[in-house]
Amino acid sequence: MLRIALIGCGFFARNQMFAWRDIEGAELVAICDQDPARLARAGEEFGIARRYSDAAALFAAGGFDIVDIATTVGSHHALVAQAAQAGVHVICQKPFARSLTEAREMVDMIEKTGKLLMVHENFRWQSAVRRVIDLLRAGEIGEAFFGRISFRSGYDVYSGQPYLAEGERFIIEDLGIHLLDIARALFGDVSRISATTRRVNPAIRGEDVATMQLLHLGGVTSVVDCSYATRRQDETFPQSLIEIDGTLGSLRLDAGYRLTLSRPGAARQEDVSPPLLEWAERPWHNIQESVQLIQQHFIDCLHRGEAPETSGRDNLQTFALVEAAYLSAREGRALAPDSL
Ligand code: NAD
Ligand code: 89V
Repeated sequence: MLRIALIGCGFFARNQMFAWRDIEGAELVAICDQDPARLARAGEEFGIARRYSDAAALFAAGGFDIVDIATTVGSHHALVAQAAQAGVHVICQKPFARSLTEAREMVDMIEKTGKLLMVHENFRWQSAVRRVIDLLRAGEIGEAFFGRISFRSGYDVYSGQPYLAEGERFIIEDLGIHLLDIARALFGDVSRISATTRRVNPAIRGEDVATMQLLHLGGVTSVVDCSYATRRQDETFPQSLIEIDGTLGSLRLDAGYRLTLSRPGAARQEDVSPPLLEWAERPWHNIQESVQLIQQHFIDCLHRGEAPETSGRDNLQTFALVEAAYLSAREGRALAPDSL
């Protein structure tokens, strides 16, 4: 049995706790939050007796194999450093770090211990997105030459996650990061990125609209666009819509989880709606399912002795795209993420 300790019992961690409850061979044995009310609430709901208000005390007590860090980004570096000291496997929420320098240090710290480090970058694990990845990788549309990953919504994300309205950076760091990771999962690493950003909602501090153009090493051009300022009749939150054109056909993941594979003279449609897990609720259920799938993936990787898809080292590439996108938007030029 793999024993898990979770740090950060906030808005999103509840999903992670439900997912651990349902994963065979894994057990959530301890939780930690500096907010006593949140700690008590999570402890009661999930029946966890070992509760800590201080991460140092949790690490000192030990008795777990994996630490699952579900705090916001400001604490990630310090907590990963403590995990390295304790010699445990690590899962850390996105955004992984406050800067690329910090992210590289975190990867190095854990690699030195020989333990696994995975960034909880779950969007590529959404079953609808996964189906697109699988069809593309199976060669169903030949060689891709264009892609678009699009997330445009007017959903009020600020009520559940007030910190999203407060940071200097918002949509690329919080949401664009997931879409950039999907673009990498589909088309590989990126040699050049350019971006524009804009703040439409005057009540928030950071940007709530971003449009990015990527040139992938394999030659695909992709557009990654996101907005939390899009008002329309049919709200699609939190669906990532995908278009891919290939030499033999095209793939479209449209609103309502409708997937179309088109080839000359033939089109095949699939309903790729995610299952509604027993603890999940609409419209978050596609994200909630992906939490269960990525955590299961981590456990599978541990058993197989393999690096997870979104290992810390892999995630440096996604993180570099975030940094490059902000710099590109600020300076009005295209950038090679490798140059950062
Ligand atoms: P939150 O503010 O609701 O919860 C964070 C919790 O961590 C709080 O209860 C806080 O008291 C606690 N905390 C902070 N620093 C701590 C420390 N050093 N020791 C102990 N406890 C500490 O935030 P949230 O909305 O749950 O987001 C948490 C993380 O999850 C963020 O990085 C966010 O980007 C990410 N997130 C990911 C997804 C996804 O789909 N992958 C979705 C939403 C949020
Ligand atoms: O997935 C996330 O990181 C969330 C949200 C979907 C609101 O952007 O913060």
